[in-house]
Formats: sequence, structure tokens, C-alpha cells
Amino acid sequence: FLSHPEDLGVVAVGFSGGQCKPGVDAAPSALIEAGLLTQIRDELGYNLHGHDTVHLYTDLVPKEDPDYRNMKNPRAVSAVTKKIADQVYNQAKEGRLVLTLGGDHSIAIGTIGGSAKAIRERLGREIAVIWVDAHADINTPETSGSGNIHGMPVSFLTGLAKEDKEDIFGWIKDENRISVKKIVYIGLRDVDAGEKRILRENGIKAFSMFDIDRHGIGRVMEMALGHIGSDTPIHLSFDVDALDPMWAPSTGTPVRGGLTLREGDYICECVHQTGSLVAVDLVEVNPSLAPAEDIGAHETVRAGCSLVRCALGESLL
Ligand code: 5AB
Ligand code: MN
Ligand code: MN
Ligand code: MN
Repeated sequence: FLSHPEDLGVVAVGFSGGQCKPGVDAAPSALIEAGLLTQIRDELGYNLHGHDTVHLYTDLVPKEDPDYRNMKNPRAVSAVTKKIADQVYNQAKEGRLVLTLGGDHSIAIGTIGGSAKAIRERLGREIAVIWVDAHADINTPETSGSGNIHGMPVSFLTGLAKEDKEDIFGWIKDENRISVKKIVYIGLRDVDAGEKRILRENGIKAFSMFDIDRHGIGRVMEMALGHIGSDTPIHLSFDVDALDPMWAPSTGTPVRGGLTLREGDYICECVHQTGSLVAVDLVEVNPSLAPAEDIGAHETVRAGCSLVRCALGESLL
């Protein structure tokens, strides 16, 4: 699905407004300082585009941004994700693979919105999304208990949540949306009651930690990719909190009982191996949340780098 598979568009998103804890905006710099982009260029052989800037989007954040329909920072998240959608679209329309380094998970409204639109225009195809996360991130503004938009991106992307106000996600059009039938979750273990109902009522495919324990990650990936079907462009959105806090403690909403780093890497390797990957997000690394004297942040950044390299093909012999 890529006309230039060796070209990688990079969007570094220093944004944290989809939730309340500062620090997740520093993740792209931390990942880059740890050598991620150098490794991708020198060891994996990609040509990088757009990698020289970490975007902070400060000009897009309004001074006044009162809650709306229970959402916190709605105008800021809307404006920033609209801009990210343009950035990802501009890379994807060139036929490049796109890597987005977040940022909190609200940014997926932009990354998936942008890649869905580009792949529709270039290939007339709908993308599938593999969402790897402890959480389902499919609250509507009304079901959300926290009002944090990083728990809502999937509801806006699927049209389960809609809003007409142009400055509060009214910019999201059908061309940016994905079908509920084309999402697969992996790693779920902390899903709100309202989200469980949404998953059930819409028949959304989800593999929880229970399924991974029962079948093993190998079988789960076979079933997940089987659900998507071969020959479908794939957008992988990886929330680092899918990993157990033992491997990724520095994240805003850690949940015990998660994936090992090796299981996370395996998911990324399997997705790479399909040859259908068109975009990857790595989100929710928060280097300032570091239990145990900074070892936590270092380990979480290292885990994030490993996941991305695996998705880009490092494990191929
Ligand atoms: B993350 C929660 N469901 O809506 C909510 O880290 C948590 O992007 C959302 O997966 C976690 O606030 C969002 C309780
Ligand atoms: Mn999560
Ligand atoms: Mn998430
Ligand atoms: Mn989280």
C-alpha cells in the first residue's frame, strides 16, 4: 500500500492536553534523545521526513477553554488533532509509512483521521486499526467519568460520538472516520462499564489479557489479523500502558497484569510482517512519572523504542 516503503514520515507530537498529568509532551524528545530516529535511519535503513521538529502546538491552545459536554480542554485537543490530521495526511499522501510519537492518546484522533483520509484518496480503501492498550479509549463525552479526551478518541473516530461545533471536533468528516468493524483491540484489562456496553452493542473485536492468557499471543495475533483480513491497510496505535508497569512504569494510567515487553514486540513484529502497515503511533510515554529514581523513565523510553523498531522491521533476519 506504500509507494515509498523505505521512506518514513515522522510526526513528533509534544502534546498532553487530552489528560491532566504534565510530562507526556516530553516523550518525543526523550525517545529521540534515546536514539530512536538514528536507529531507524542507520540500522533499519529508512529515509526520514519531517523528523527535525518536535511540534508543541502552543499557538493552537486557546487561553480560555471551558469544559464542553463534559470534555476537558475540548478546543485545544480539537485544534491540535486537526493539525496532526493534516501533518499525517501530508506524509501519507506521498505514499510513505507514517510514524507518530506522542503525546497522549487523544492525538490518535489526528493520526488515524489523517491516515484514513489519505488511504481513501490514494487507494480508495478503508484502513483497519489495531489498538494496543490496557484501555478501550471508546468513551463518549457522556459515558466518560474523567472528561479526559485521551479516553475518547475511538468514539470520535468511529462516529459513535459526533459534534457539529467546528472548533470542537466538528472538523471530523466521514473521510476521517473508520468503521467499528475494522478495529481490533489487544491487551485490554481496564474497560469502563459504559465502554463495555459500547463494545458489546457494536460487536467490536477485542482481545483482552484474558484472551492472551487463554490462547497465547501467537494465536491471538492470528485471530486479530484474521479479523482484519489480508490485503487491508493497517494503522497500529500502540499505547505503552498496554505493557505491564514492570516494563513501562512511566505512563499516566498504569494497570497491572499487562503484556510483557516481548509480547508487545511480538505484536509489532506480526503487524510488520503483514506488509500492510501504513502508520504507527506510540503514545502515553510520560518520562516525568518515574518511580524508582528515574530507572522507570529510562526503561519506559527503552521499551517504547523497542516497540517502534519492531513495527518497522528490526527483527527480520
Ligand atoms: B489511555 C478511563 N477509561 O476514560 C477514562 O491512556 C481511562 O489513552 C482512559 O488509554 C485512559 O478516563 C486513556 C478511566
Ligand atoms: Mn491506556
Ligand atoms: Mn490509550
Ligand atoms: Mn494511559
